[in-house]
Amino acid sequence: MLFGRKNRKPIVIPKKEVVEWKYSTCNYCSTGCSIELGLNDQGKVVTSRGHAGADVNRGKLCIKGLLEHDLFDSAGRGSQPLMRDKAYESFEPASWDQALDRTAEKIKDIQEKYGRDAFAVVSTGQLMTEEFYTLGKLARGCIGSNNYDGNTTLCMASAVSGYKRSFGSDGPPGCYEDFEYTECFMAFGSNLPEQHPIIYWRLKEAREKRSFPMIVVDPRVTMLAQFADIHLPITPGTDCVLINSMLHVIFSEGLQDQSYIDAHTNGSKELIELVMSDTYDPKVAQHVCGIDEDRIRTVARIYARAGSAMSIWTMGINQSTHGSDGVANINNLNLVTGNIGKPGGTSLSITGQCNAMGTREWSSCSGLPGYRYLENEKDREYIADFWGIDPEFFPKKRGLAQTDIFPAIETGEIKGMWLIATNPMTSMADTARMRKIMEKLDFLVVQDCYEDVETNQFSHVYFPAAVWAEKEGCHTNTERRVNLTRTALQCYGDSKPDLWIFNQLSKRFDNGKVINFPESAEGAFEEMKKLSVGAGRTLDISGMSYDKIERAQGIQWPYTEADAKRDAQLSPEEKPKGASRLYTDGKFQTADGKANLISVDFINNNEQPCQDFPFWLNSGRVVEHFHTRTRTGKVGNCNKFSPTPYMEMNPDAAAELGVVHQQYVRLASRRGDAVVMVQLTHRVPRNMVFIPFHYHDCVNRLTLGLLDPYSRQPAFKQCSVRIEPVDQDEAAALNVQRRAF
Ligand SMILES: Nc1nc2c(c(=O)[nH]1)N[C@H]1C(S)=C(S)[C@@H](COP(=O)(O)OP(=O)(O)OC[C@H]3O[C@@H](n4cnc5c(=O)[nH]c(N)nc54)[C@H](O)[C@@H]3O)O[C@H]1N2
Ligand SMILES: Nc1nc2c(c(=O)[nH]1)N[C@H]1C(S)=C(S)[C@@H](COP(=O)(O)OP(=O)(O)OC[C@H]3O[C@@H](n4cnc5c(=O)[nH]c(N)nc54)[C@H](O)[C@@H]3O)O[C@H]1N2
Ligand code: SF4
Ligand SMILES: [Mo]
Repeated sequence: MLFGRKNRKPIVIPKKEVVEWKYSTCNYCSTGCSIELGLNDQGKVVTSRGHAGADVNRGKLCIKGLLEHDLFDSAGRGSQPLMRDKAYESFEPASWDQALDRTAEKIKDIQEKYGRDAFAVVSTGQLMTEEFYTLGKLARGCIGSNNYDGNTTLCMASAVSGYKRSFGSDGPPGCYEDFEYTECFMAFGSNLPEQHPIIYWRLKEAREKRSFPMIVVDPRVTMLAQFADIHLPITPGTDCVLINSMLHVIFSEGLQDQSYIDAHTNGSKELIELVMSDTYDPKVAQHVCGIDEDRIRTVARIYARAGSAMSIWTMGINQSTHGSDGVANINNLNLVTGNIGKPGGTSLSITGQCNAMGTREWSSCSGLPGYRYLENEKDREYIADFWGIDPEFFPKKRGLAQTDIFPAIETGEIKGMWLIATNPMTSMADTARMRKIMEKLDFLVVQDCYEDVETNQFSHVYFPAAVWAEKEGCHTNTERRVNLTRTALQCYGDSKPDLWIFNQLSKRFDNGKVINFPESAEGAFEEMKKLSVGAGRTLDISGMSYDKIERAQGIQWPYTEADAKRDAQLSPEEKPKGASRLYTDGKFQTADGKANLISVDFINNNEQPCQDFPFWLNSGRVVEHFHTRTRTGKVGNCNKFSPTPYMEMNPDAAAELGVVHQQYVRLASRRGDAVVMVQLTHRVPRNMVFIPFHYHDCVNRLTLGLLDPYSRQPAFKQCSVRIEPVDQDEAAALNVQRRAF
């Protein structure tokens, strides 16, 4: 193909020579785009394209998905297991048997000496669902540690907790199709165009067809805020105050949906009592949440009067000391206005990692598979019986959350840990504290596709894992859609699919000889289907199969055997279809079937800007990078857009301090310091700086990460810092070092 002027250095795009396309689902964010990977005649994946028939993305991909095929042989991939006696010593290559034997031996040693819970397992939202289910069997059924959780505590824990408190169960009730019906769209702490570009594209398309108001609550003028009709630049951490004040207006003006409240909710009396108090009168509340009285009233009226209204939220709500309360309060707003389970009326948590949902559903991290609870005797007995083990092997209560596991290492309760697909040395708050915690472990296993991942500096055993399309399995996206990845190519070097690693390790434990561990992902999926059936269970996948999922480019759960029977009549062009929405009949997963309205009072417990540390430190993401850059940092066409750790700073604040554009500065908090380059922008207010969290030894050296009392999720978005000058040459040299991959 030729572009440019003829005869004058035309740009030539080489032909990819694709001979086969393999079906897959993007492994970055939770949008759940269907991807086709193009293979050449050598079996090498040379390109990716969006699947034109997929409901989710309809042929589109964002920059990360378009370049995802560059991952397979990118720098730093682990090609063989590694072992060493002490962290920092040099690693020695090992065989899989040696590395697995050493790991099983060490786990047993630690458990014999200090008890079963002294060995922790911390996983992720980025494996296949079948791998999550298998890891759950291994961790809960064979290793038997109750200190088993995932990085999803940094991400979705508040949404899970809020959904459970309001509706009696986890599971986002809405879907992307709701954009087509809604008459009012409100987003809390979510920057769709950068973090979920294809969901944003669906929203934009809906707004192009039919106009409806868009309200964005975010202290930053994000890309989504720029497109909004109304932007509410909220004071950090005070969303609960804004929502209570909106509820104050709704009840004062009789705008609530009384018949929905009466028929489908409990707790309205207490809620009304709280929100009608003077504290939440917009006249008073405006001084706490920073949104003026008139705006609060306007927004409350628009929302409540709309025929259908929907709210979405992401990390601006979840990553807060009021994360779970914030979610419950968004649910309150939607219940009070009758906006649950109807087209365009919903409370939709936009999830984060590609398979954050899969881990919630099947990993057993917070309980037992298929949204079952350790606290429920029947659930324990059912799963023990299904796996063929003694129910007494299970604890009767959930153990520590991921964010409590690290402090338990600090205090010496936990001696060993296995990290699977997570990089806490970059992603956890307070890096200096994390370093000490890692150093204290007697035994650490790191299982990652990349051996140069920072946390691996502290490990004793390294398991090289395959990346997503080197294996097979499912992801569940934000709208409960289960989608498939087919194996596109062989594993890199001697790396192995996570499923294989879990299966091999299970053979080294007594219960592993009793419990069945299917060798294939599809075998595990068939087992999960059996566990998903049951009267009144929302998470029912029993009607699905790999072939059907691929044919439909993803199916939303619940999708029952009865649905499958119905769809057996479809012509080959028609797609099997699951449930678009939950709770359409107003029946919730609580004892009496009614949703709970939860009164959420506000206590201001964040670290606030003060004389010594005068700026709010906010952190988040940019479109071209994913998380700790283990992947996008290696993809040149992603990394080139922002290879350098930087912060957004308001030009007026910069002028006051004599700071100029692209200068390096040192930031200091009560925990530590970090050097970044300054990008002047009016995106942030005068008293705030924003740093993308993708860089190692950067923003999380500064963060505090106070925990939410219900979800144990850290408040990554709120703490305070000061800005200091730094030697420009030294800073530049440091940056070159940090950039080098
Ligand atoms: N490109 C890219 N996309 C991704 C990811 C990635 O790393 N890169 N990660 C994925 C994952 S795991 C996740 S969890 C999602 C995260 O997706 P988002 O939550 O959309 O992304 P963030 O940038 O972390 O935070 C969103 C916004 O919260 C705002 N915020 C901060 N404090 C407050 C507050 O007190 N109230 C309100 N209302 N807002 C506040 C911030 O200013 C920020 O703009 O993105 C997913 N998609
Ligand atoms: N300051 C601040 N900190 C934050 C946030 C923030 O907004 N601000 N956001 C938080 C959020 S929402 C999240 S989700 C976390 C993310 O934090 P992490 O999960 O620690 O970050 P990732 O870089 O995604 O780490 C995942 C690792 O898994 C590896 N991996 C990918 N696929 C596979 C696989 O198939 N198998 C195996 N074994 N490994 C694989 C990757 O190479 C990578 O090293 O960060 C949190 N930290
Ligand atoms: S929007 Fe998310 S799922 Fe879709 S291509 Fe981009 S990163 Fe992948
Ligand atoms: Mo996340």
